[in-house]
Amino acid sequence: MIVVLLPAYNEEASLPRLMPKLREVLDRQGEPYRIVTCNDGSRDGTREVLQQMIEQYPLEVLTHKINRGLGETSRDLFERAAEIASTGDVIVRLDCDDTHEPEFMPRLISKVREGYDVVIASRFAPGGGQLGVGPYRAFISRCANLFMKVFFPIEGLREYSCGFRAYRAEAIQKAIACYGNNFIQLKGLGFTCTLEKLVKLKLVGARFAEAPFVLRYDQKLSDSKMVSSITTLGYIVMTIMYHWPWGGWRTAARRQAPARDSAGG
Ligand SMILES: Nc1nc2c(ncn2[C@@H]2O[C@H](COP(=O)(O)OP(=O)(O)OP(=O)(O)O)[C@@H](O)[C@H]2O)c(=O)[nH]1
Ligand SMILES: [Mg+2]
Repeated sequence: MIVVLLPAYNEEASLPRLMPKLREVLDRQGEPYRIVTCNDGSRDGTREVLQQMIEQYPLEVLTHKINRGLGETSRDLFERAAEIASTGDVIVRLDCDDTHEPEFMPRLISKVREGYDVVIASRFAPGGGQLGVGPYRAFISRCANLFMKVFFPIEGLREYSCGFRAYRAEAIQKAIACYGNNFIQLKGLGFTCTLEKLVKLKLVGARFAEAPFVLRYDQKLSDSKMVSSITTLGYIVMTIMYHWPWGGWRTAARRQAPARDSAGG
């Protein structure tokens, strides 16, 4: 089965564009699928749009009455996915602002089936790119990704900040079992959770790959919800928590690894 996760905040205009494309790709894939979305206290018509879609799609809607941010929304979506998925299933998470085209999903899914635990849709892989991104934003995004590459090196990865990814369900289940509520710990720090997920998965031994993807920023209708100052602060906090020599995430994971490995046989 494929479980598709959609965080949604004020996406009334984009959802009706995205969902038919998503269905077409998933139907072609020929596997059972479920879509789980979290309406995170949207103030537009997202709730009504999703309500209508429940009739037309295999869709489950989680609801936050108030806006809790992407960290808490991701936590709830991934915990739900871990609950309903079996170990051989694939979880795909994409934005629902219509900048992540579902046509890139089959490649991500097939790479998971080849043996990777996390496959990232990458603008920086050969054949990837972005349309409609202004030079300033492109520059900032490049710098942020370089920063992440330096402080959180993961072999084979150039794209750290794109949330469009496929995960082996088993890897998510393992990370949640290991970290519990701290799988996504930096909840109030904007989009830091997107990087945190990668880092936590790396610490539990996940294997990573990228597949080329073209970001369609030219199709974006909704306002951006990214608050760059909070997210930058989040990256700094996370760098300290990861590298802290006395019980930081990396040191703690090294200490736990032998115990975990022997428990796993
Ligand atoms: N649930 C929830 N979803 C959010 C929140 N902020 C953003 N999202 C969703 O998370 C996804 C990513 O948000 P975007 O605003 O597209 O962020 P981005 O792609 O990093 O940057 P931009 O495209 O420039 O905005 C979208 O599907 C949003 O609807 C939030 O506070 N809560
Ligand atoms: Mg987006």
